[in-house]
Amino acid sequence: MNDTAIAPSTERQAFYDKIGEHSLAPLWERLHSMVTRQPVTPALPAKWDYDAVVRPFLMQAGGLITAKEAERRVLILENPGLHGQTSITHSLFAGLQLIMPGEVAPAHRHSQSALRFIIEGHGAYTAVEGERTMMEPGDFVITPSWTWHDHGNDTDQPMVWLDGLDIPIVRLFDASFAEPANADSQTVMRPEGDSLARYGANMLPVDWHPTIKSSPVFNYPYSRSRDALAALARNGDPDSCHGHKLRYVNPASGESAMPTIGAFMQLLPAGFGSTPYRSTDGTVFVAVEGEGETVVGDTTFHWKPRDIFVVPSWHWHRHRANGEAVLFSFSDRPVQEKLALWREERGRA
Ligand code: GTQ
Repeated sequence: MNDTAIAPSTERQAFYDKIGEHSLAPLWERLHSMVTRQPVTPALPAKWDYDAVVRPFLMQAGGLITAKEAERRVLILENPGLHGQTSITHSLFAGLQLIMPGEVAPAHRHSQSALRFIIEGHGAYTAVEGERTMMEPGDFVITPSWTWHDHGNDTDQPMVWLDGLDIPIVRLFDASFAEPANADSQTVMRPEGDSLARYGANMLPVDWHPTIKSSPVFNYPYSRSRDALAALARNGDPDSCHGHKLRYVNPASGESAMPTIGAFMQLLPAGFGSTPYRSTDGTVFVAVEGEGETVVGDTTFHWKPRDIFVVPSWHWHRHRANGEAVLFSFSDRPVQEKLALWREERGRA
C-alpha cells in the first residue's frame, strides 16, 4: 500500500469538486488514511492529577451549580487529542461526578451504559432499578443500559466517582434514547445488598433466567476485589505484562459486566516492572493504591492514588510500581472481541 498522500492535479481536483456537488467522492484519495496498516488514533496519552488539579476544580463546580440543576454534575475528562468530542478514547466517555451532602442527582434512564468507580467519600448511594447501594472508594458500580438510576448523598462529606460510559459507541450507532423519571428519587423496592446476595455469591436463584445482557450484580465491592488480588499475589507469580489482573464479570454469563465496557483490576507487586504491552482497546486507568509510573510511548506518567490516565489504542506501554500498587481500568474490549477486531501484542523485556 502507498501511504503517502500527493496533492491532486488541478484537473483531478476540478473533477472532485464537480462530483462533490452530487454527493460523490473519490475513494482513492482517502483509502490509505482510512484503511491503515495498523491502528492510528487521534487520541493522545494523557493523565489527570486528581489531588492537585481535578479535585479543586470539582469543588469549585460544587459551588457553581447544584447536582439537581446540572442533572449530573460532572467534569468531563476530555482527551486532548479529541477536543470538543466529549470522549477520553474514541469509543468511551469518562468524567468525574460530584455529589455534595444532601444532594440528589435525579432519576433517569438511557441507552448508554455507565460504570462508576468510586474515588472519594463514604456511604453516598446509587439506586438502580429500585435498589440502593452505598458506595465506598474502590467499589465498581454499574448502571446498565435502560435501567433507572439516581444518586444521592445523605452523608456529611462530598462524594466523587469516575463515570465511564459508552456515549461515543451509542453515538456511532445513532441509537440514543433517554427518559427522565417522574420523581427525583426512586422508591426503594428491595433492601440494600439484595442483588449481591442473590447473584453475587457464586450462586444464582434456581429457575432464574437473565432478561438483560448486563450483570444482575450492580456493586462489586472493593473489599472483595482487593482480597482476591491479595490471594493471587500470595499464591502465584505475576503475569509479566499485567501483574495479577482480574476482570469484572456478569455471573450469569461469564462475560463482561456490561456488553459495551470491560473493566479490570490489577495488582502490581512492590518493585514490579512490567514488560511492554499493547492492545487495540484504548484503556482508561485509575490508580487505586500505591505509587508508580506508566511509560506510554515517549511519555511517562507518574501516578498516585486517585490519578487517572489513558493509554490510546495500540500504544506500547509498561507499568512500574514503587510499593505494591492497584490499578483499575476499563475499555471497549468486549465490543471489539464480539466484532472480531480485538488484538494484543506482548513485547519483550
Ligand atoms: O450518572 O447518569 O457522567 O447520564 C454522563 C451521563 C453520568 C449518569 C455521566 C450520565 C451520567
